[in-house]
Amino acid sequence: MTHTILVLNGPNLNMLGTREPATYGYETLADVADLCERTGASHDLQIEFRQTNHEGELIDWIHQSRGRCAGIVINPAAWTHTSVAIRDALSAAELPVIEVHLSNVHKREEFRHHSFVSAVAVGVICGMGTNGYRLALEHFAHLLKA
Ligand code: CA2
Repeated sequence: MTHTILVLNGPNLNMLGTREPATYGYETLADVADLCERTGASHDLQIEFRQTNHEGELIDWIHQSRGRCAGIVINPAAWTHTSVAIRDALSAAELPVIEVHLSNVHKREEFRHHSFVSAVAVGVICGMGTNGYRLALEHFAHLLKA
């Protein structure tokens, strides 16, 4: 049976690869989508890859995943540090969640050290660039096999 994993990306990640390469690297969001597709294909996972700059849209996608997807990989971007609403939506979805950040948020400004999402995630990956998405999907493949 093929499981579906929803890969969600928050605000400004559509700019990836165009600015701030020292922090976020040179790969674009299309490159990340391609990496997720390839990783999913090699583990028999169907990937739904999305990005939005609108918090309500992200919350709607999380709600719609309930009972339909096997897990969520999410880079909530700046909403990581601000959004109780996204955390509540993730709780309500009742799916395993892996939180991913390209940069090591703990090496950066103090306001990036707190995440509202981490407490409802099975795990958090940060500082490993786009490879973090691959690792998150591989972990889901491992969990779903067990
Ligand atoms: O390290 C990450 O993945 C972050 O989630 C990225 C967020 C930031 O607010 C978090 O603290 C850590 C920012 C995403 C914005 O991405 C850009 C990429 C290129 C150019 C401008 C923004």
